[in-house]
Amino acid sequence: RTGPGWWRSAVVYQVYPRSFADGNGDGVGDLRGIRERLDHLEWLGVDVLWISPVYPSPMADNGYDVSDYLDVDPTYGTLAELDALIAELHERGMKLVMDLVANHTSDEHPWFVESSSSPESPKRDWYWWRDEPNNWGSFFSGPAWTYSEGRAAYYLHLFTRKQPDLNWENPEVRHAVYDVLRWWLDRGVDGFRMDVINLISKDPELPEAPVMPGQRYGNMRASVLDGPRVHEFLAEMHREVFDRYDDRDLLLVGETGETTVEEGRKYTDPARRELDMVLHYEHVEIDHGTFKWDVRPFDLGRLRERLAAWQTGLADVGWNSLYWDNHDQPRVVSRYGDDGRWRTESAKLLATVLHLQRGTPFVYQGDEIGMTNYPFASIDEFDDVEAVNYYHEAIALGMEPEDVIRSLRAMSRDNGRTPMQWDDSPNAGFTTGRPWLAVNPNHTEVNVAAQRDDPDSVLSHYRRLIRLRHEDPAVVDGDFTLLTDSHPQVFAFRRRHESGQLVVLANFSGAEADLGELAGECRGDLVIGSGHGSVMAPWESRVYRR
Ligand code: TEU
Repeated sequence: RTGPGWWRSAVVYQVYPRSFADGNGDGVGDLRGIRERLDHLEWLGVDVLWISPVYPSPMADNGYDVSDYLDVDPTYGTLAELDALIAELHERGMKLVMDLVANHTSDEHPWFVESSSSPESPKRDWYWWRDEPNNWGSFFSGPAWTYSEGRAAYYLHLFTRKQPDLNWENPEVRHAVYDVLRWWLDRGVDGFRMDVINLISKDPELPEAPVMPGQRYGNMRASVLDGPRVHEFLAEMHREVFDRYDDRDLLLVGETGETTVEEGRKYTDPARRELDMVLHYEHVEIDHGTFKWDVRPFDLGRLRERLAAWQTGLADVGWNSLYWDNHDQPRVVSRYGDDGRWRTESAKLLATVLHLQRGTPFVYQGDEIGMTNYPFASIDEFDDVEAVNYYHEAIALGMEPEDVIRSLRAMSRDNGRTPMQWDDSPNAGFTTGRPWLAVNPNHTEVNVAAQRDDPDSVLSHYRRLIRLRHEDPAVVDGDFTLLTDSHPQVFAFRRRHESGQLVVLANFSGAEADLGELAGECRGDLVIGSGHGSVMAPWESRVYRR
């Protein structure tokens, strides 16, 4: 896969290094572990590996708090091992995408240490300092401001207090980030997934924010999401960095939480030279109420409507990324599928619906075997700072512990972070030591080894879908039409292309579904699935080609 737009026919696989494979037995995944598992990725057929941060970090947010952008944390290995990973991937025809976390640094990064040392520091304007904080709350509970003794002032942190926000208004900051990007590109990496990149431009007034009912702090979103200069900054980054690497097939992906289709078009319009694609959140917030922990039932109509909006919104300009899971999401089979009786069927259905849309699919480790949420029962079992902070804040606001645990069990990011399930041995083949986060007890049944040679497994299904994208131009370039916006159980769409068309039918329910008027679509070769006729079995999915 080479040349302009090569990523249109590619599939990306995300590794969360802490939880993928432990090569040295200390209970934490590492680069050696990843290198030992490359056969799995090659067999699956993925083209690109994106690894979550492996840079030196105090790990206040599992590496999304970087204290040195140009090295590897000893927990994960060495720079030499990263070089080896790049070389080994390239030998296999795969690419490596690194995580760029540049909205904020760690408070232990030398830039912040310097900036916070005194009001006269040459880096005094590298972060957002104020004598008095405004009323903003952080994304991870509590205030978005923390007092620094050295500076005798408050600094802004949209995430934890150990993640101060860089001040992108300052050109020195932007150029320091561009230097980091060039350094990695010169080392051979093939692109970046840019963490919360739509937060880099804030309204410089930092105005007071509205406080929602039952909340203590102001909701700062309107002042920070897709801010006034974000497109200007990304275009500048492109000019200063990526334009100089035009002979390389790079992949530039922005994580843009809570962004809109309209903004998504701007970020990914090739003429604007900002990014290739963005990871938006609309389809993973279907079961959120007023906020993430206010868990609502799954709603097929909403999911269908939002996915179709992105498909049609980016049809003539830009490009979609397609994902269900990542290290910030609970497992999709437990959320939008059925992780009990119909686990295998619903995992396959979700994969089919994702991979057959127009865009570049991102497979998160464990998706390919249908991993599920973890049966969390008490607060001590959670590791994630977001979950732990929310628990304490909610209890302080008077909520019942059982209710809070119920929300965490459904939505905590730890659900997506339990170790990868390679086999049925005691630690699922993840580590020979004590795993940093508990292995899901269902690893005895749900694991790679058990599915590898089974043609009906979730794993074989993923492999088939990836191959289909590589072989069938309609999967890559066909246009998208929703075939029903009202069927209570069925998600159906068509991909039309000069080479023919694909029709996808998916029964999002544990009951049989009568296709009704859609039955006429059951024509052609069944390329994915095995059913037939006008009634679909529970959680059945089919793809016809004609
Ligand atoms: O995630 C962003 C994140 O946590 C969102 O929930 C955030 O609230 C949203 O972007 C606002 O709309 C990324 C990483 O994937 C995550 O692991 C990190 O914890 C976080 O950024 C901070 O770096």
